[in-house]
Amino acid sequence: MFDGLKDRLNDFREEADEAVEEVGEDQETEEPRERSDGTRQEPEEQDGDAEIEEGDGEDDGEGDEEEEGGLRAKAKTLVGERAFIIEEDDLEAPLQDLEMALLASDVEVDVADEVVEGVRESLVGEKKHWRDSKNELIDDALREALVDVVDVDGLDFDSYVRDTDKPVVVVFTGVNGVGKTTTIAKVAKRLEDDGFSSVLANGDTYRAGANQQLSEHADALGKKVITHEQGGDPAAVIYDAVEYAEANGVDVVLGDTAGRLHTSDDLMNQLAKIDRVVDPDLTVFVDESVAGQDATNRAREFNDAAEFDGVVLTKADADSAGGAAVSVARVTGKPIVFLGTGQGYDDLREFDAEGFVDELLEQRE
Ligand SMILES: Nc1nc2c(ncn2[C@@H]2O[C@H](COP(=O)(O)OP(=O)(O)O)[C@@H](O)[C@H]2O)c(=O)[nH]1
Ligand SMILES: [Mg+2]
Repeated sequence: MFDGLKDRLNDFREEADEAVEEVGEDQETEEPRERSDGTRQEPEEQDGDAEIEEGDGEDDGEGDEEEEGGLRAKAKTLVGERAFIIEEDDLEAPLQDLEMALLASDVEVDVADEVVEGVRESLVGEKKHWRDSKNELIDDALREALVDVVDVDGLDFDSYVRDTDKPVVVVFTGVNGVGKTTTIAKVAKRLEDDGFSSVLANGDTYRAGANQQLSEHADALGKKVITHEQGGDPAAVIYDAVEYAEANGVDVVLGDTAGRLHTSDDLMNQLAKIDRVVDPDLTVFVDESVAGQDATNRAREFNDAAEFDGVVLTKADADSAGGAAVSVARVTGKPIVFLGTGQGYDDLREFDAEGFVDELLEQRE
């Protein structure tokens, strides 16, 4: 999963690592002091300015250039007993390559910019970092910049279901073939594992075979499914499922929808009608991770047309690039809730932004 992105990020880490110059042993640096309770006290808490000035003084000529417009902005970084100098010029090539790597991984262009600027800001400038190693310094900068774009506050599906009056009505939207129906089956399984009952509603009244597909999943999982004739009204199907859930004490209604919506007006009209008729608690947008930039663009369009609460990215198991997973939350302002990681009912992973970023950066030994 996301191996191409992992490799590209790794290339940047190695390149940046080489670009960061280690200052010689005779360079005067200050070690973190030990407090009496054993915790590390970072010197800049006390007298940071003095050290920066001291550092600048040792490096001939740099002060003038900085005063001339900051073209060679510089950070002195003290790491344990060693100091590292990061010149903006030195970082320029690695940062450009990082931008290219992110774009090649299908990261949305503004999101790629933001990640690159985040890394630049962390590493370059009049600020000191205390780290054990160069690697750690660069990794922390990259990790922070990625988490900043991926981690979006919002829906926590499990606690939402737990804490909301039953039945909880969840409607799944997204274009045809991305994995909505499969995701609904997986979510039904997950809910059951957590002790919640569910009923499935086939609001995909457009496609021939949709009733049968959802019914097969329902049979396999021992779930009730509500269907209408092909061509019927999706809102009416989901309404019937809500009535069924209310009458039978079912915790969650999982409503499927058709993906064949040609314009955002169609989408608005259908979702507006579902809103009017059943007033769902949650709308979840489903798209496939492998669609990369297309998935991100569709997410933006859907969210503009009819705001959703969270995103499921399916087929992450088949996605090397990872750009949709990096971009979609930032672009829509809605968190990724789950990743689909295969075709089995258990192949649904709760998405955790920090865990995801850690995994991306895991390869370095
Ligand atoms: N590898 C993989 N395939 C998936 C995943 N989710 C769905 N699929 C497959 O994608 C295809 C389309 O799924 P479906 O649920 O019918 O999409 P829908 O048209 O959006 O309802 C099916 O063959 C699914 O088995 C996933 O997470 N990983
Ligand atoms: Mg379907």
